[in-house]
Amino acid sequence: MIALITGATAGIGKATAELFAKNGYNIIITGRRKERLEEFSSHLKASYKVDVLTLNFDVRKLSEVEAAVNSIPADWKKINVLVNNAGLAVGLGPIQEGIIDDWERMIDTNIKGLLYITRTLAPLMIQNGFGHIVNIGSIAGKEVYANGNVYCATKHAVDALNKAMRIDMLPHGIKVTGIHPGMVETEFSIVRYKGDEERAKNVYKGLQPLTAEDIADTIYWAASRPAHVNISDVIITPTVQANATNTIRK
Ligand code: NDP
Ligand code: 8X3
Repeated sequence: MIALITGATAGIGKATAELFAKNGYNIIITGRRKERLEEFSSHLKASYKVDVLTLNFDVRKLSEVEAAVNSIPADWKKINVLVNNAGLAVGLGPIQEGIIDDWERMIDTNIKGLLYITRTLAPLMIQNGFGHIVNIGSIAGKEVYANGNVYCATKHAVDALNKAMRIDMLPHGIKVTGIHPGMVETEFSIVRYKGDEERAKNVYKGLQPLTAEDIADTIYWAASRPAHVNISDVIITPTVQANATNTIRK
């Protein structure tokens, strides 16, 4: 069995690759940080005796996505599970003060990157006659919150694409699942606040957030249901979070 996980150099993607490897999958890991990919690949091979392929590219660049997918050796092309995870939030502020470059980074990564990956890999799955696409959305794709405007819009787009893919993949027997996490403590907030680790830490102050491993568990659970079962959509939050705006803090 083979799983390809985008954005596996940190957070949810990394924990997901680890869990699939632990369960005997051979793993294709992707990301822009080459050194992290190589270190993680050595760790997975040594810990779980699985094969690992690293693909170092930026999901925003169609030519890089195509070159990476074209470089996948034939015996790695039987991909069972694709986890469309690479994504980010950049900045948090009112629309009228929006930084265009931040908007473009989010739109290009979360929507266009996910589309480029899907466009290049879905035909392979169709050709193989099997596959499962897991799209990582967010609670921000189900609701909007103050100052979240463009990030929320990108994740609403992921939610729409998840539903649309399920229809398009139906005749081909390919499963499509959306996983929509609430607060997960990863590098997400450090990226959102452009390296301000103090501000990032405050996001989770006084509450117990989800861990990347919690989301990995959910992804693996969805991917390991029997052949006739498809998990369409999962919203997962910490117990202290009711929705995008209501949380209890100590
Ligand atoms: P992290 O910042 O910890 O990890 C993000 C991953 O995405 C990294 O491996 C990064 O790799 C990769 N990535 C980002 N941009 C690109 C790019 N242009 N090309 C290739 N890879 C890229 O964040 P999370 O693990 O938390 O986020 C994973 C997903 O989960 C995202 O889609 C996020 O929106 C979503 N999510 C996160 C939540 C949270 O609270 N943490 C909640 C809901 C959803 P590299 O930098 O090496 O390229
Ligand atoms: C990440 C969760 O609430 O910061 O998608 O948007 S949130």
